[in-house]
Amino acid sequence: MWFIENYDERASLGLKVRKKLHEEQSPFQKVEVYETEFFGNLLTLDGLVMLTQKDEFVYHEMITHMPLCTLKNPERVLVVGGGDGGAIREILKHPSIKEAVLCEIDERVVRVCQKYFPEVSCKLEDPKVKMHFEDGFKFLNQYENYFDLIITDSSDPVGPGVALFKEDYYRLVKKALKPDGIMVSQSESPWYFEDTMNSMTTAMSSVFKHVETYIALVTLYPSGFWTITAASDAHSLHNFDEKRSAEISKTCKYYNPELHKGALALPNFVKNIVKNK
Ligand code: SPD
Repeated sequence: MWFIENYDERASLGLKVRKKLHEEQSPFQKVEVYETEFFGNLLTLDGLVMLTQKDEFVYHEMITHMPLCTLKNPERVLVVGGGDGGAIREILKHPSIKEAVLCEIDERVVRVCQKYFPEVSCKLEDPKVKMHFEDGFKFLNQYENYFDLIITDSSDPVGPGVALFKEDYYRLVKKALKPDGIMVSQSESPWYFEDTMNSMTTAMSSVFKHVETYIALVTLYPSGFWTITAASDAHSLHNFDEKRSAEISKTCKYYNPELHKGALALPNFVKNIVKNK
């Protein structure tokens, strides 16, 4: 039995699976879990790969530690999406964190991950974590000048996720951030989502002073060449705390200070997409 994710009419990913462990239609999307031969359990939403037990660490370490090691003293972090809890697990490795808020629209994603991905969702019940099951847009509206970091750990820009890739959303994020805060958002693959990457970085640039795209090699996302984009009025990810980064990297399987620098080096064709020269 094979799980197939079709990228478009010309390319797809195939993973050999032992069995399907879970399938349900939540109020928002189809949530499925497979046991694969090589990558451990696999979570898909509406048929698209979100994470596997074997490779999730790459994405979760990169979407959190790059901005957290850049901020001077991060205390309050919001994750929009990210119901699997992987980003929250990484955020709580930083001793300065006082509050980690998760705003996930679909409670079923959290509950399914708690059952099938316990090593990913393991910190969701930590006293520093507050979970809200609601729309990220509505949730953000209540905040002003509050978070040090806002992470958009969304699914792809189809269906309900589309709004999280637009300028209106980035303006709300900016309002909820402290003036020297940072936002990061998963920003898709330059091979398959060139237009999305271009439009979202253009929109971010009209809201924030610094916009920086970096690379995370997530094996099972389309092409394996994945990007994350950070935006801030006060910080560049190039100016990070190497000592803290080295300390955190002792707990990581991917992230380290050398990689922090290297991830910001973009191939020319990607520079042209994000105009990040
Ligand atoms: N093409 C898949 C992009 C998904 C990015 N978010 C995944 C959630 C992992 N926490």
